[in-house]
Amino acid sequence: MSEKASATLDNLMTENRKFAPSPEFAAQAVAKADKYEAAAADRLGYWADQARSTLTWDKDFTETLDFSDAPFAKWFVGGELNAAYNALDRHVERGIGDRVAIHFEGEPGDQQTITYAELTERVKQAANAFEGLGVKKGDRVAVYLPMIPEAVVTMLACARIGAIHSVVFGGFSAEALRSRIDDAEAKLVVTSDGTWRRGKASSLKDAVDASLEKPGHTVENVVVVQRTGQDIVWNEGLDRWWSDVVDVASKEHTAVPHDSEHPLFILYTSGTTGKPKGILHTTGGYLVQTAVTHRDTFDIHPESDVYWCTADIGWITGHSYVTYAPLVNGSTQLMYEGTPDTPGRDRWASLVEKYGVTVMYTAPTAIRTMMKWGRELVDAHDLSSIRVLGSVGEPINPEAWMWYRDVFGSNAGGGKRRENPAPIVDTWWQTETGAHMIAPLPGVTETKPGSAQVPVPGITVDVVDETGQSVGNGQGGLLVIRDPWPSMARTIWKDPERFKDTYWSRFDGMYFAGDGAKKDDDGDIWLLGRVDDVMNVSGHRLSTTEIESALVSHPAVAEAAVVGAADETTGEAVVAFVILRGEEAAKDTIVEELRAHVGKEIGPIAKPRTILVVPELPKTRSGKIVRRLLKDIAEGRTGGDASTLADQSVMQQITEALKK
Ligand code: 6R9
Repeated sequence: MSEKASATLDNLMTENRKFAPSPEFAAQAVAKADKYEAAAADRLGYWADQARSTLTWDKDFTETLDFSDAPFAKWFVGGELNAAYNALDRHVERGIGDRVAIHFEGEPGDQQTITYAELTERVKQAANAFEGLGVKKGDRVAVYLPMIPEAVVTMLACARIGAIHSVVFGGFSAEALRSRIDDAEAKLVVTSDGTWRRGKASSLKDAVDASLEKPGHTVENVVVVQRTGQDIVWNEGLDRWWSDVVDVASKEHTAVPHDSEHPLFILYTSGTTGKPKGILHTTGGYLVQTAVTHRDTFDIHPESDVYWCTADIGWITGHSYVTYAPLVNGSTQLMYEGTPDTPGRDRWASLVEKYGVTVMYTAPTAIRTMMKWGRELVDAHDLSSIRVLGSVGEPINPEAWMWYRDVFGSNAGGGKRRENPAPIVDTWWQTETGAHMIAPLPGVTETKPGSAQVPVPGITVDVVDETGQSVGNGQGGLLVIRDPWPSMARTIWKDPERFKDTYWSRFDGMYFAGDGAKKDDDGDIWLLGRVDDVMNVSGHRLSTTEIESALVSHPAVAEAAVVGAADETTGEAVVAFVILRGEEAAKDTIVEELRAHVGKEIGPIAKPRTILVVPELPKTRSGKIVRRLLKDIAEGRTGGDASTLADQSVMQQITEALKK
């Protein structure tokens, strides 16, 4: 285990608070303890039941799991269904078309209330429009949109016609967008002129233009949603306004069934090498597990809950728990475009109050930011509607967990506190797992601050040592998943070998997640962060190698090493060590220039918090950078074991240089 992981482990060993669900909550909960029993008694039978009771299949499946070509799984084999039909039409057909699907609030305060009937119509129009532009089943569509309803409409329209969407987070640069367009060979790009951020119109279309400037791409059309009305460059022959193609399209469109294993989407995520991995998810299994976990982990009562997941659709959380699961479950959700501090730092609390949000799902980094801003801002609002609080993206420290419970979960309105605070569910999962894997059931599990605790029913998770042996209670090791699960990634787009190598080669027959974990004395699981070169900054996955390559692509950089250093607010922060060369090295603006360069190459989220100019990097005899020692410096420690270094004086040289 890494030094960081073992320090965290010692720290967490002292955490022993437990909070049982109130009898009232337990009594009304949708998922009871018998779910664990049913799943344990017959795992595949359990998933088959969930699949049939949760989704509408055009053709029933004949086999629950085919893992004969492991690790490439097929779930609900022979079954046929349409994801958009499951998220939309069927709700209208069963008479709840008037239920609100999405309450949208833009950053400037504009609102839309979209019912299931209306959302279904919009998706049908988009499906007709995309087909009219030549998009066919199996084609790839790149989506570069902000958090506006058109993002959900676009994803579902693709699913409806069987086109594979590849959503690229709006914070990624033109270069990052282009490499994803190229890898997926996207035929269509859907974007907007811009989005509202901190009161200003921030551009998106510009990045699409820049990404398509170099010839040789596969894009035939760019559909542009008008969101801000800002000036944009118009490329005749390529660009079309959403209002000219979608809003005028027919509202009739029949959803054809697709095979259970038909690809639903590609989502790129950072790995340990420079090249992002195109994680591929397919239809049946993904929808089953996302919908079941959404309902059970958040105790969703679709007729009465107002659910709010703050994640952007550019990440897996936005895919699974904004676009797909809430709609498949027929629930009502809030979608918010902007930042949490506009116009004031109480925007989120005011949204909860305004829409009567009952279930909120967010990331520890957001909670810690609000802690820093002060609880008074939240206390000034009536949050008595909240019933369940979710956390995702990174380990949640017990202090933030308690604050979340106290400030968001105990607010009874009018300055009063609640006797029974809302349960907190910490959900561990990944882009690759598609849906929750480790999470409490809020009506069953006695929750512990800082722990995701137990696998969800039907999932088998373990913590093993370096040799793959299960560790005992009270011990730490590596997190693995023992059995295939419905929403597992099926492969890496165009790179099945990398899929095998990355996840299935470390241990025989087990999925290696890349996270450190420990089992406590009760056997509950505590996540300890990544064990590889992947950093987690504000819940976003970033690769050290990817940022290093961006840095060395600048002419002034001879060598670069990047580490994630502990940061109070963002969990980890990017710290880069660079060796400079050439004339530019002498410029006093070089550090700012390098930060901007990383922003341009990858996106603003990847900009290093700190760039330290050093004369040398600590390396082993075989030339491997010893990041552990750099991490010590970045986190203010000294005296780490430098005995494996080829040149023993390097650390001394670095410390001297940084003193200047
Ligand atoms: C859903 C998502 C996955 C990585 C994962 C782990 C970290 C996510 C966590 C958590 C501790 C939790 N992670 N949830 N760590 N507790 N509840 O975030 O997917 O962007 O692919 O990141 O995030 O390190 O391996 P993704």
